[in-house]
Amino acid sequence: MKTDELSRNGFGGSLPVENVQSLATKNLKDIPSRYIREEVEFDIVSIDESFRIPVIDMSKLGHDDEQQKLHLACKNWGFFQLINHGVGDEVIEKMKMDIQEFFKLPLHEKLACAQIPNDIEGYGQAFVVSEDQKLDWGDMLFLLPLPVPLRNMRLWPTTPPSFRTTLDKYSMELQKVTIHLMKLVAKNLGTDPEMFTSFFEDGTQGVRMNYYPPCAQASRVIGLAPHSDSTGLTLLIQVNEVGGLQIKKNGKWIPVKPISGAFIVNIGDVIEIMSNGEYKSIEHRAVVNPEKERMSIAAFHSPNISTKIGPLQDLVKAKTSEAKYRTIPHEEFLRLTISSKLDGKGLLDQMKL
Ligand SMILES: O=C(O)CCC(=O)C(=O)O
Repeated sequence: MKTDELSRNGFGGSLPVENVQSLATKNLKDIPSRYIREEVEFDIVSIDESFRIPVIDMSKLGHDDEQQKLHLACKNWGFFQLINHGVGDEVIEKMKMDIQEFFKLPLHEKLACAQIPNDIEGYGQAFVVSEDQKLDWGDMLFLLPLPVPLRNMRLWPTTPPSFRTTLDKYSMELQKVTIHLMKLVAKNLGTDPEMFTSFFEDGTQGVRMNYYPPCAQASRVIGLAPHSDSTGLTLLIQVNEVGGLQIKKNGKWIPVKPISGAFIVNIGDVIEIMSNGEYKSIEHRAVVNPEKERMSIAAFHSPNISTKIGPLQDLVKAKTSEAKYRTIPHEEFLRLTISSKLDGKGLLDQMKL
């Protein structure tokens, strides 16, 4: 793929909505009704402490046992925590510090990086596609660090001054971890590791930095609506000590307790589709704390734009089964993603045959 042939414009964007961080500082007695989601109060949240997502030790992934653990984590959970991944603590800590500094800036300074119409990058909200859609209690800064030639530097903060270098390092380190994991995922699936990783080597990486202000009516709003990730593989960290990520398993929401220094990794829709459903991309959401702000950083890794999104033919043949999903050009898949509101696994349903 020649990256200069690519343009990110035209894939669509999000409708502009009020900044939630500044709305939260008004200490309103009543939260505007567009944020109230009555159903959240009735959702079942597991309080079973023993329900933990699997932990995978990357330094042991050369061994059959750990490799099998990875396979089962991808197949049965779609989520795991990755320890001993080789990314230095200092790289992660600096990323956390710089994004906290950015979110602390006055609104007018953050707006220097505001989203522009018909584009998904920048500071704002994502997936707002209609004027009467319910809204999430959170803001985000979304940037696309990879491929490098397509970076839109105008939207990369210059305050704090180290932000750009920090994100650049973070992005490169996470890309390395992703490529390593992809090789192992391919091996476990039974497809050619070189071919599988080649889709992602010059792929797209998006980094979404989420800010969820506290909310006096936290049990009636949602920070990030239930969704599965439309990309290949996501590596997530929680920035401060405030929990909020929940994954859906057997109809219940299970809170995820991050292990310090670990990445929370999840399978996205693209890998579910490529694996013809063997691996699952799991619905997850972020809830809000009544007293404390919460921040997280999700790094999404997708194949390059010339890759067709569909089940891998060798896997379909090897299992003598039929393709369970459509095959469409990546560009079409992206347009579908960006124009849909976050809606559980709705996007995957549109791809199912
Ligand atoms: O804030 C979180 O923990 C979840 C973030 C997330 O799911 C996302 O950005 O897609």
